[in-house]
Formats: sequence, C-alpha cells, structure tokens
Amino acid sequence: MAQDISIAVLTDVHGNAFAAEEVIADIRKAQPDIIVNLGDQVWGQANPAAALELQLALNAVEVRGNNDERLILPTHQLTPAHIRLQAWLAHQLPERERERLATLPLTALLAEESVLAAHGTPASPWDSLLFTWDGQAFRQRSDHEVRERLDIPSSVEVVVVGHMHREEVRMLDGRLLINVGPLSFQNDGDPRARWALLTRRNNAWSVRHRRVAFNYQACAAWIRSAPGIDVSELELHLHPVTDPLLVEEVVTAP
Ligand SMILES: [Mn+2]
Repeated sequence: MAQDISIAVLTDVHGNAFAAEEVIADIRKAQPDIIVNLGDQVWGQANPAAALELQLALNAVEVRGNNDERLILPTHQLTPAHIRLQAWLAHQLPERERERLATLPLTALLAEESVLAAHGTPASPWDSLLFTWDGQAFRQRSDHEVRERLDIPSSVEVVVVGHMHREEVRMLDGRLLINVGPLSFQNDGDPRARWALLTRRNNAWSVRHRRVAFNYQACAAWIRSAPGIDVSELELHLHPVTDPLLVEEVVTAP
C-alpha cells in the first residue's frame, strides 16, 4: 500500500501578488506534504516582484511555463505588447531569477513517480493537454489527441497541468488527468484565484479544486499606480471573460 500523501498544486500566478497571498494562506491551512508550482510565475503586472518572493518562499517543486520562457526570448519572437512587458519585467525582477525561471525543468515526477507535473504538456509548455483554443473558443481534446501527448512512464497515475486557465478532470486509460485552474486571468466570469489539493488516501487519488477571493481593489490600485504598465490587464483580473463552453457549468436557477 502506497503512503497517504497530499500535494498542493498552484499554477499561472502571472505576477499577481494579491492573489498569491490569499492562495498561499489557503494552501498553508491545508498543510500539504508537497507544494508544486506549474509555472507562468511572474508574467503579469500586479506586483510581480512580490509575487516572486511569495513563490520563492514556498520551496515548491517547480516546472517551467511558456511565459517563464518568454522572460528571456529574443524580441523577434515576441509581439510588440510582449516586448513592452518583457522590458518592464526586466526592471522589476533580478536577471538571475528571470534566467532561472526560463530554464526550469519541463516536468517533475512526485510521489514515487506516480504523479507527473507539467505546465502545458509533458513535452512542451506551449502545447495543451485537455483543451485547445481554436481562435474563437475552447474545445475539448479527443482521447486520441490526449494520448498522443502522454508519452510518459507507466508508473504515472496522475498528470497535473495548468496553462489553459481552467479547471478540468478527466479519467483516461486508468489515469487521472487534471487541469488546475490559474491564480490569474480566469475565463469563467469568476475572478477568484484557483489552486488544487491532490490527495492519495488508501491508494486512491482525489482532487479538490479551490477558489479563493483576493483583494481586487488593492490589486487594481497597484496596477494603476505603477509606471509603465499596460492597464488593460486590470480588466483581465477584475472582469474575466466568460468562455461560452463553460456557461452551462455556471448557470444557476432563476
Ligand atoms: Mn501558460
């Protein structure tokens, strides 16, 4: 019998210190055995230096996000808006930390290699496992598309990913596949920050998706007061778009 274990998973903090503070307090209360950070730690504007400090203090197992790579990508691979954010972040964060984040490992194996953590897919933080975005809406990937992306050790019972900014759970070929919701930039109309608690009890895995409110006013005030910021990010924090695919899941009775 494998030992009971609890693993807190956070992802896509995107530099939001205000969400990180509340999520980390909630994680601490759960007293997990391990904390895993699935990446995109600082690519955002709600006090990324403080968000980085909070994440460093977690001593989490870390994997690399696509937006961690963006911190040091050559500008010819970036859009004009990304070039501006990259330059702004270079003023906010030490170079060695930006280099470290951009070169983190792509995957981590935990709990006797029964849990695999990655940002997008095990092979790439830019790809996605359970959903894809077709330019207009999210679409669930077919089982075939998911299997193509899971060239992983047979010991793995659970795969946790982030990147798509939405919560999802799928069982496939006896494996539990989990998309953990982000701390920042929700797309179901609910601005609360997300994380997940993964637990193995009596050899059975389960997951709880958590949603945590944070100080939206303080977050907005910080973004408005910092020089050189693209304030359009404010809207993403406070008024997240509603993804049509998710509407039926958030509809409530009149
Ligand atoms: Mn990402």
